[in-house]
Amino acid sequence: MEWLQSNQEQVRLLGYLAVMIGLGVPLATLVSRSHDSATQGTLTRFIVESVTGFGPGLVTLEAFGLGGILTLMLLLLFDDKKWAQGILLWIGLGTLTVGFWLSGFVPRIALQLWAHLGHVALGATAALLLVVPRTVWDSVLDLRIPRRREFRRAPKLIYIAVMGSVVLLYVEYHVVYPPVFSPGTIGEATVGVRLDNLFVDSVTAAGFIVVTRKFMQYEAKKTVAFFGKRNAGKSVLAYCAPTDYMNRVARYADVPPLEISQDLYELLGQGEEVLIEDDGSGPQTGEWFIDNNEQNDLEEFSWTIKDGKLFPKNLQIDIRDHAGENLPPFVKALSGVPIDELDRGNPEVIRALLEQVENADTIVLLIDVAALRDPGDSLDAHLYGEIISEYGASKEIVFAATKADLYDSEFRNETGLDPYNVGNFDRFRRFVTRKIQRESNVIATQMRDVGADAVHPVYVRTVEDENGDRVPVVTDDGDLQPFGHVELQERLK
Ligand SMILES: Nc1nc2c(ncn2[C@@H]2O[C@H](COP(=O)(O)OP(=O)(O)OP(=O)(O)O)[C@@H](O)[C@H]2O)c(=O)[nH]1
Ligand SMILES: [Mg+2]
Repeated sequence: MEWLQSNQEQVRLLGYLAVMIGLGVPLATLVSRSHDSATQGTLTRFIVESVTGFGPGLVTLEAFGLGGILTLMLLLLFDDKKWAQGILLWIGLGTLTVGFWLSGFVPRIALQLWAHLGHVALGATAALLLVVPRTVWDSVLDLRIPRRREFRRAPKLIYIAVMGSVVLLYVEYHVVYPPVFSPGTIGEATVGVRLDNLFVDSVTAAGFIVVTRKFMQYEAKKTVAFFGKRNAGKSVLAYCAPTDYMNRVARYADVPPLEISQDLYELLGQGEEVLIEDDGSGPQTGEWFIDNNEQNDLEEFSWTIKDGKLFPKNLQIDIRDHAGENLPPFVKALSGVPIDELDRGNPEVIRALLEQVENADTIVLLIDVAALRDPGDSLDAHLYGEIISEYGASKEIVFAATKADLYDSEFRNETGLDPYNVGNFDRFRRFVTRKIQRESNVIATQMRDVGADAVHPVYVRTVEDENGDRVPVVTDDGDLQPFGHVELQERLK
């Protein structure tokens, strides 16, 4: 299972490859069988002639389509997110050709290709104009490589073309209908189904359509519900996750500009205003600039990250930041207490959180290391029991430790390593996991229940000030220094 999860993309690649190769030959026979029926017949010709105004014939349109689709497939090879699909489609075309050759079938367009080269070129030009965005043209003229190449319309058009042709070919062969579309040959008006090859053809047609449809998608969405008690560090986490991602990933990798929700913009703006003013001499420290949420607050934070290497998508992460005091009443509501009978919490917020957790793909449960280490404070981890018993089986549950920087000196003393060095992150994660499991039996049991093997530390670099309080150490630009947030997001994908 573990192996499957970490090699999911490779497995998908093999699956697609199998479909492309496996369906090439049956698709070729479907094409060759329907091909003639489409010529004499009726439905395809009727459609072609009506859309082209009874002018150019079927072969002209085929030439145009061939030029168009080959160009689209070529462009796909240069698309940052779709090149793998592009290669698979070319392999599909290769097996289709082999299939034609095996069955001795020569499509009519191949016989008349020379005569129609002009139409092929026309199709290619149309595809280029439709698909390549202006920004790319500009950068081609500049001889610069654009930062991000997405020919978003190409997979869409390929899908439409593949689906349209496969459906038409399938119908031509398997649906028997009176030749009413063909002038002068009105025969008996029977409609029927042609049964030979029906099963193979249905599987082939459906398989091809489904796989090309999968190829279209650029976007995906992950809803994440996260819970932690008051002061647990939810809002700081919501601030740091996108900033850490921007600094460590987006800056170097070819990823789309983050699409950030309005609420998140405002939160990120707060960070800039407060921290940039900090002139900082010595270890530059800043202040915690995020206030506790008001009980009625419900902030919609969403941003995009890039998910996957072979079949990358723009993944939108979507969370709702809320005040921690809504956690106990939320848990009550989850256990079946009607919302209007709750004595605490904001009903609107609780309703929204119930909806959010129901839609969530992943639930993140926050463990506040400050509360864990303070004998006078409680972790309230028992509240997570209800969430786990409700969703532990159906959703992915991830444990994260906020304020893990409080373990920094212990980690340094025990291992001699610096927890603020990204290279030591795995060691630090194991250290924090072990610490927390030892300190809280409740958490250790809950982790076992959901099969979680780690608590993910999320923290910012801090030092103790003269009063013994932890204050964030900031960069020269005056920004917080987040750790573990990219790794947590990797886990959320
Ligand atoms: N040492 C340390 N302290 C942190 C960290 N993150 C948050 N804190 C402290 O915890 C306080 C509360 O953080 P928030 O993110 O506002 O907590 P919250 O869960 O949003 O709280 P509510 O909005 O009231 O539910 C901050 O003001 C900091 O003092 C961290 O990574 N390290
Ligand atoms: Mg908050």
